[in-house]
Amino acid sequence: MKRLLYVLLLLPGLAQAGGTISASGARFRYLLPQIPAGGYVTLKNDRDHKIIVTGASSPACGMLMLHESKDESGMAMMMAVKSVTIEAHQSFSFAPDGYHLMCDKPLMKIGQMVPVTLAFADGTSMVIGFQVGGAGTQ
Ligand SMILES: [Cu+2]
Repeated sequence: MKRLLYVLLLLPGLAQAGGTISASGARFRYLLPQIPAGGYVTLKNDRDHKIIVTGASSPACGMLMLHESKDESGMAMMMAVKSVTIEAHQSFSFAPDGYHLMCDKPLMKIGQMVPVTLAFADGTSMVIGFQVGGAGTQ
């Protein structure tokens, strides 16, 4: 029953909250259960004010974090960030080389669609269906 509910909630790579935030290209790059999976998605904020993403969660992840990749004098570094701000009428991409979602202890299979809930600073949240891909996922 719970599974059916997920299916009804999830449109492939598309979701809306309040009619004014949309998501596209939502995907995980999954390798193995013991390797964190990167989560990527483009969010479009059509509201007249900025939105602040303050967290993420998913039943398909032991823990899901907001991360930023940085190149510090030739060394690839990753660190957790507390929030990500998307200005009014702007798009923002979580992508392999910058801000991304980091799914620790992934519980997913290639080909699945798994739900991710993004939490916003105003107390609202949004559920997005993420397509699970393999090593070739960009
Ligand atoms: Cu990371």
